[in-house]
Amino acid sequence: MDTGFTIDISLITKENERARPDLERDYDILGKQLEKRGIAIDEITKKVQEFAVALPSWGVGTGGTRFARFPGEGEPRNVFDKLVDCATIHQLTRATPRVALHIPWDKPENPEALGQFAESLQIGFDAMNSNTFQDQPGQRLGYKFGSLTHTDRSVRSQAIAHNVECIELGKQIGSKALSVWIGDGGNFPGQIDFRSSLERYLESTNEIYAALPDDWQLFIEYKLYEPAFYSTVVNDWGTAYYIAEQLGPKASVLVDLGHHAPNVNIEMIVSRLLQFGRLGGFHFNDSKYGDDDLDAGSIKPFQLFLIFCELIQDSSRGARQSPPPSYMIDQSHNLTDPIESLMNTVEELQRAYAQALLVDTQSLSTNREKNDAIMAMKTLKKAFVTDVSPILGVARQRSGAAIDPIRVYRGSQYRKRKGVERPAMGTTMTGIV
Ligand SMILES: [Mn+2]
Repeated sequence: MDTGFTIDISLITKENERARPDLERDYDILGKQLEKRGIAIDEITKKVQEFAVALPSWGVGTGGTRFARFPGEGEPRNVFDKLVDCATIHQLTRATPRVALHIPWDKPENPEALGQFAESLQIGFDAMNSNTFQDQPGQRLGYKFGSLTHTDRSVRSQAIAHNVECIELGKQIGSKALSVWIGDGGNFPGQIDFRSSLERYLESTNEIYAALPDDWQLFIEYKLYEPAFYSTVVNDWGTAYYIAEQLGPKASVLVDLGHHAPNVNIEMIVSRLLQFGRLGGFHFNDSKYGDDDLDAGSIKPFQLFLIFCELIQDSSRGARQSPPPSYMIDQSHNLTDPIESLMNTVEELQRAYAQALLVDTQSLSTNREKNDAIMAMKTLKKAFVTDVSPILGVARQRSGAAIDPIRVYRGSQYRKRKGVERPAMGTTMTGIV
């Protein structure tokens, strides 16, 4: 399998040499400022270098809305093209070593060949994502009225078998997790029996759980509404937590930032799930009104920062009982070049993480004890308003990535080259979950 055009390492080196003098000066100044606050800048940089987040295979194609999709130039045509785009993002950021696949959109004819291709690109696989929210060509039974919670046992069986197939595929390519999100629910009062639909969900997921290898995790993803507009079976974190508790230790909750009502305190949900040992992972994105799937940090960077504050606080407690949360991106890019949006997203996640690492936890703790609300808030704000850009740039440079990924990407003409290599097909499947 041919990768086609790839960005030459010499372009990264050349651009980094150009950017280096300014970056080093800014880094020195910030280092001195942080030193006065008792923070060693290199320690923060090292942690940022260790930060990794999984890319969604479905995020490198151009997404659409309910109304239209405007295809982009050189879009990936299949799972191999998607991996090449993801590897390019990893080459320029050195922070995205794994890709989450979506079945059947990415279903490989030959899993072994796919695994080898990924290995040649030096990327691995993250969670498998099943799809029982739409019907596939040739599918025997339809999911119009539900999948894992359908009233008809034969539809449920078909949905269960699909999830087990995702596990089997994942085993062949080195995945260690299955993310399950269903669109099951109703649009009308009376349509769905709340209680029995959840009972059916538990019965179905128990069968999936039984097929899960010991070293795998099952992520239960909840969502408030859409496609169901009146009631959704797995609608909130409490329901997802209950499900995880019922299933067993390999099950945990996946928090997709866009799957809440506006203004919900997501950082508090994160804290609760961490406390209960059931935070499986994230689907990072951002939103203004609903499940907008906008780029993380583009609308509510302070919320993102507060989420990372909870994660850092939890990791400093030590003695973790459950595996650390998986970081994944789940976005749909319908206006921007998806590669640029994803690289920008990675940087915004690293930014929120770096800012959260700067929080003076001693001062925060003292202010909490004294009930000094204003100073507690200012302690957080002091970290949040610090411009950590030099840290992010130096972290990338030290990891062998591009100091300015988007600049190198644009300079490489990658998209234009792919436009020639990948003639438009008009049927690229992308989606939002
Ligand atoms: Mn999601």
